[in-house]
Amino acid sequence: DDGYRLWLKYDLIRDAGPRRQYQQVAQFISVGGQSATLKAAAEELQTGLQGLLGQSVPVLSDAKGRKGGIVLQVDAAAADKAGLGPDGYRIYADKQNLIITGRRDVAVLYGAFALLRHVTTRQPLSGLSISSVPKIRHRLLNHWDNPNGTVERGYAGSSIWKWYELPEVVDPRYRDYARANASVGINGAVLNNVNASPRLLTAEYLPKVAAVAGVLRPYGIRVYLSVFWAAPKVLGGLPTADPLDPQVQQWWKAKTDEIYRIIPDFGGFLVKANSEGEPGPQDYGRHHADGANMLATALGTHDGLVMWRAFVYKADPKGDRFKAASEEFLPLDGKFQPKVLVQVKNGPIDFQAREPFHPLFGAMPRTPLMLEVQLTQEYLGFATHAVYLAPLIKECLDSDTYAQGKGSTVARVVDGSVDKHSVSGMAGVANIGADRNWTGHPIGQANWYAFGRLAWDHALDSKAIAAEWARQTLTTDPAAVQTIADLLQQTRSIYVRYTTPLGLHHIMGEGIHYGPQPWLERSARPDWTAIYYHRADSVGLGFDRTAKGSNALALYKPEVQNLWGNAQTIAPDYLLWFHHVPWRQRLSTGRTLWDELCTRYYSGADSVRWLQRQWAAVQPSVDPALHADVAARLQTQHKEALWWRDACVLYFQTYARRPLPAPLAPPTRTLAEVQRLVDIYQLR
Ligand code: BDP
Repeated sequence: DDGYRLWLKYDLIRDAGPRRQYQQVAQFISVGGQSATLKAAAEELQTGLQGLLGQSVPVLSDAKGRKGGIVLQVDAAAADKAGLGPDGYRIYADKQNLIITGRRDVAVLYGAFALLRHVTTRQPLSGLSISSVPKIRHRLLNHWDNPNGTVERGYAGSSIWKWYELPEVVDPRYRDYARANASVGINGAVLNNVNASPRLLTAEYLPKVAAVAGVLRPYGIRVYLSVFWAAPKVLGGLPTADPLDPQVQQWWKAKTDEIYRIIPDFGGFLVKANSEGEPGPQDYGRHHADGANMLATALGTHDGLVMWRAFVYKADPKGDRFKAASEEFLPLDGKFQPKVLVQVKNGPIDFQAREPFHPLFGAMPRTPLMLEVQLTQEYLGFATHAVYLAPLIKECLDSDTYAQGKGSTVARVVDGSVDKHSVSGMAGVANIGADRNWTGHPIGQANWYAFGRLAWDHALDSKAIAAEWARQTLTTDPAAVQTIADLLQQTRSIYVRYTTPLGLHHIMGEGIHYGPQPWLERSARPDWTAIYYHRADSVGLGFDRTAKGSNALALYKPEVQNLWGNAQTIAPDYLLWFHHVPWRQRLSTGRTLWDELCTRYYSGADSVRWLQRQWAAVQPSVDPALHADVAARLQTQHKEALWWRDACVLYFQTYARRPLPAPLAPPTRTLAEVQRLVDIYQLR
């Protein structure tokens, strides 16, 4: 198994009993309509059911009194009555057929995939009656893909978008990409990197974008583009990109109209501006809302969005990067036009293995905020470490902002229910590349899958999603599925323990963001070093963000401040995010800070052994090539967990000046020896 088919395998159900039951209700598919989307739904069901059931399943245009089949039909009136919205579907039994219905064709497509999921996870179909409505309207992947085929922070090969071949050559892979996304409800794709090349906006490239859009369209996926703010200068030859300049406004208006002429369902723009060296409206003394609103005006009556990123932080040696986005964006609440969503990363720093939720959530009631999470594992061991991300995403979604009292979770801020927004969105930075198995690490597929499922329904349980994915992707053996789901569920907390326990953050290798480098003291900017964040000294460790320190904690509601403001009562997982704690201080765990830190680094690294044992146990139930691939990656992971452990324990020991607590055996290498390793990774 080379992993190409992802979770859409449709292999024959070997057990004749259940197979026969499914066969009886899947004797034909009838489809009431001709659209490309309904055709795609019927085709997927046909391919899926024929594979699973080993019988031919004809597609008919009319059920004509026949029984024992699946009927696909759009029924707007019934969908509206049932409150299904534009994308929700309903599946139910009627006159001995199974009906899949929704308001639009794409809702029926989602229902078709849901039915297949029912079969691939061996749930009974008789008497089936389910309906499902997505909680989030815009469920997007953000590709950080460059026109030259490289992928920023991509670890699964080059870009799947072959710009040089398009539009004439259309890789069949685009369709499989679309199928996979639609199967989990993803309905948008930003095709290019937020550090955007202006090239995608040229008259030469737009037809290429249109060709991709044409393949994704039947699957309900709209394409979006990241834009380079200074495009009017670079492409239009204007002297400025000032959003208040009429010529600039006119340039964007004309460009937008040009895009919609060839891509009528274009989704809109994603913008990284005045962030990490990218140009933006502030270059002209304007603010983010001026920029976003100018693009919203350019969109005019076209049905499109502006997603304006809040990932901004200026080099300020005295400031706290934690507060940067809030300082720039809080004053702009209420100033954005209705087509604008502000896109906020899950945490205030940068996709670290664990972050407190971003303080903007719940703090901008008059602005719809999109949640951005990173599926590509930039800070989580690339494609060599197994880290299942649903627990990380859920931890953010389930955090209570207390914005409108208890229960104002990030999930409810993002889905619009807290502040009554009708538009909502979630974006996952894609981990997809041209590797045969799409994600490099076979387990990375689970992150793509889980993102889609959670964007559809943030109330889903992360372990249940893991089991569902494993069941469809790796093995049909129930015991092995359970073992794999258990294992996946633990991976993220294990990774945190051997890399950044107790709320440490941003101590990874400079630039590449791989491996440990807590000793990094100098970089192009102070907030790109490690010492800026961990603040180790002879007294203790951690960033004081209470009123005695940077006071970033004051960005949260009082209830959250109470939760995190006291070093004695804060959950240890968040401790060093908010407090500078003496090495000898006793924690709620009963150990001193130093002892607890060492214990976590050691148990984290040991736990990778546990992952290896669990994975070994499922060997008889998993495809041999795939099993061997993951087993080999786990070996690397263990080696590198020891690297992290030794580097961090030895480095922090130079401040703590204490021995390791019994029974932990000190590392067998010196700090200098471990320090060399990251240098090797960074050699040009
Ligand atoms: C950082 C990445 C950088 C991205 C940036 C972003 O290192 O490559 O461009 O995030 O999100 O974490 O804009």
